[in-house]
Amino acid sequence: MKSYTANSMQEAMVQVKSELGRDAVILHTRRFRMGGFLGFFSKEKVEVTAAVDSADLKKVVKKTPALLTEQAEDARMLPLQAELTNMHKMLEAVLTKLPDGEGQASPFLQLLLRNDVALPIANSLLKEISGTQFTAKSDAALTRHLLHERIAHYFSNIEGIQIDSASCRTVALIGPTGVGKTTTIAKIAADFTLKQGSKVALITADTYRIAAVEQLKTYADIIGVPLDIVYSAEELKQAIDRHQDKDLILVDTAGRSPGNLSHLTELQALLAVDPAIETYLVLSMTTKYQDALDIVEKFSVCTPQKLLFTKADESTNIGTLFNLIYRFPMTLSYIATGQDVPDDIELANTDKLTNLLLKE
Ligand SMILES: Nc1nc2c(ncn2[C@@H]2O[C@H](COP(=O)(O)OP(=O)(O)OP(=O)(O)O)[C@@H](O)[C@H]2O)c(=O)[nH]1
Ligand SMILES: [Mg+2]
Repeated sequence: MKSYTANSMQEAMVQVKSELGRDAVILHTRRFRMGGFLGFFSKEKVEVTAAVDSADLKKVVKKTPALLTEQAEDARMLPLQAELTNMHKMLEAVLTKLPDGEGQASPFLQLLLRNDVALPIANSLLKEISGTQFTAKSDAALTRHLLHERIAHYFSNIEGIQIDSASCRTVALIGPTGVGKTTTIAKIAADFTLKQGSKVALITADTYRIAAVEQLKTYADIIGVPLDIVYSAEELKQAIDRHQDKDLILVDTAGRSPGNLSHLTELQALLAVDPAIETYLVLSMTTKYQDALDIVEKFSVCTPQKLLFTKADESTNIGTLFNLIYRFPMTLSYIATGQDVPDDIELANTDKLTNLLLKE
């Protein structure tokens, strides 16, 4: 057994190798500071204690796996070894979080993660199907079937705008800026007017930008429906009362940032003027899950009843949508699939959404 002191691990290893040969076993390494004055200007040194391999030593080494043996022969391997140990720990951490029956479930975990389902939600979903029917021996087809059923269950709460001949339905779209509220209002107005022959009126409370009013006015003129512009909650109430002869009143609102509490409180006060207003929170499919969570939480002061997703054409990953529905079991309504008015909108469909979430 012999100790070597050098300026670097690499240097020490060269000494060990040249004196004791390639079969030397590293028993101990340490770094220490040497020389200097009152603790200043000292140099870092490395001390390596090694021994020539013997039957006895091998036993000792076997009992102490922390000691690096062969890999340590080359100092360049040390960082790599540390990295590997790290990766091993991370992998272990992930594996321990896997639900029962991971033999079949892990490829599905990968699939869900690839489709943007958050890890805790994917795990929890797989746990839900790890009950009586699901075992590690079950085949992939059965797992997929059970998973499909489970996801479909979460995507089953779907309802569009319901109108009836006896009363007037009022729907307001709220949400962050630029998600497509105004465009979606035009699509819905066109659908109810032109396809279903319903009587529709539009109201915009978005007087924040001049262009916003002009945008909706253009659509209103093309579709042939009236548009009222309101500057206050009282004016909104009056406009709603005036249009009670219609089947549907669609209210457009200014896009608001979830970070601006006073704007959200203003929006809340505006919609509180008539409890009959049904509020839809509009979100873009391109929004990251964490941001979408923040939006849902902050806009909850306006108590939206339904979610409406836009820009499905720009992101086919519906993980965010699923994560939200899983966390907040809200009713889904429409999915907007492009910029074209009136065609690019459809009622959310359980099967379509489920298949998208399980797409390879
Ligand atoms: N690709 C795509 N673009 C969309 C969709 N819906 C709306 N847009 C586009 O998104 C942009 C913003 O749409 P708007 O309808 O003005 O959005 P908004 O939410 O009313 O915006 P603010 O009133 O400013 O908050 C426009 O360029 C639309 O054409 C959609 O489903 N897919
Ligand atoms: Mg708008």
